Amino acid sequence: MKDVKKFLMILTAVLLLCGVAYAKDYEVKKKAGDYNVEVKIDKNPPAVGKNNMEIEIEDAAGKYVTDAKVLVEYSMPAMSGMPAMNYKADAALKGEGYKATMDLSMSGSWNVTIKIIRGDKASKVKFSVDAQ
Ligand SMILES: [Cu+2]
Repeated sequence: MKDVKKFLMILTAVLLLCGVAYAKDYEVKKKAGDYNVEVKIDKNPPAVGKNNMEIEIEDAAGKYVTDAKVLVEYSMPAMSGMPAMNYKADAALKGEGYKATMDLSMSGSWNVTIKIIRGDKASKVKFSVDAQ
């Protein structure tokens, strides 16, 4: 009987840990020129409304880039009864990464472009998210 209780306790702990793992941020990892870019979105899957993003940029040597101007552009092409929607958000440096908020006004597929401007060089990362 004691063993059953113990087993159930362990099982519960494992399930809780799995739950935490599934509730992880939505992550995108991509290269932009020499940069390795990691984007984390606090809603997984991304959702209608405010989605907080954290963007980490590493240079070819693996050092965090903290002197870039970072912009987030997100758009949805026109669909029946809806003109194309284009939005822009500035990302602000906080610690080693940049933070921005994407306010998605409707569900469906959004194209996201992260622009990294450093000196006279601009690099881009593109991906799309399916807002729920
Ligand atoms: Cu739409």
